[in-house]
Amino acid sequence: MDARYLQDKEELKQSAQDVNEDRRAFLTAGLVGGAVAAGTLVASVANAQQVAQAPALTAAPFWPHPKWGKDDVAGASNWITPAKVLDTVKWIKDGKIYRIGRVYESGMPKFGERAFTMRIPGSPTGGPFGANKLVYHDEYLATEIGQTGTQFDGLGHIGIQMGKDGDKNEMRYYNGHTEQEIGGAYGLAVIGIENCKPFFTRGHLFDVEAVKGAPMDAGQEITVADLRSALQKQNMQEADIKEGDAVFFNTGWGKLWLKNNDKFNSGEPGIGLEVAKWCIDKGVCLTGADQWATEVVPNPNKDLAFPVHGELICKNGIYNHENLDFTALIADRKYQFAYIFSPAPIKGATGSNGGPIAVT
Ligand code: UVW
Repeated sequence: MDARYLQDKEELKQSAQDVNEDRRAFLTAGLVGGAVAAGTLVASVANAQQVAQAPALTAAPFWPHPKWGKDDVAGASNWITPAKVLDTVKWIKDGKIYRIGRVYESGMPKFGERAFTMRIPGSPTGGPFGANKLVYHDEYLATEIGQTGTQFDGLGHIGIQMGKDGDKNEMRYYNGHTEQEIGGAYGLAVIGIENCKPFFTRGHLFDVEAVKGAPMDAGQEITVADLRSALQKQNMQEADIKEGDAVFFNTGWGKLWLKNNDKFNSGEPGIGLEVAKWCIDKGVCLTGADQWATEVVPNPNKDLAFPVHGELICKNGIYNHENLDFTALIADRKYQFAYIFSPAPIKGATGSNGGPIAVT
């Protein structure tokens, strides 16, 4: 089995139980005290004491979304307006297109027991047809289509169990939607990826690997200070990051792709709650990275599992693009570009595969 940062399923189960027990204890101890503002992080979790309080992040309602309102199902893709597109176009200078997605193939590293199996029946699949003797191929693909390879996490991908474990009325997703409302064997009923608007926005790439001088290690957290060092090194201004822009992090972990899948799957460097808060404060529409979750795994606070996913996607409607490849952009020292991606509008899907591009 392809376990990611924990050794096996038992350990994963135990960890989830521990987190849940902590959360229950925290809630019943009444320590929350309204400290969590709707849709926001409590505070930077840069120091140990704050990290120890992190389970409180899931304790208070985070809906309705303060900007997009209670009926919204599109989240931060709402930032992509005609004005944003026209502003982004100004960044297209030499007309070069960079593919920043990976090729999909069965041997790519996958989370847990996800699959990617393609078959082309026959050979060719059909024909010859007509006097012109036309033959054709088509493919059958069995996969978690929005959650393998280069994957775009939609709003229905991540939820937070509030209240009692297993209570689907208290399993909350973006804008407070419950598992009871959205769950369905044939696709999500409410916040499927078809509600996400296409992206055409300004992208900023932080080459943190270059800041560190080497590929980062699993469990190594990217800090806001690292981002500021990258900005300086890349001759970019923090003030240039506008609401509705997309931010990307290069850690060097992507170098393991297809070279050492076991190590790639074993954990990863990435952003933590401090940078998540910075992203929320900036009002970005999307985060992305050259690894499989954008966030650091394991989290420095061992009690937390994917907390950045919870804060960005679930609470704030900020999308996440994983397993990207910035090699060509970095080789050309292109750190700012038009990020263009239209998620496949598969009704009720949790995310999307596809071919994102950066245009400079
Ligand atoms: C999970 O599904 C938990 O993570 P990811 O979005 O990285 O696939």
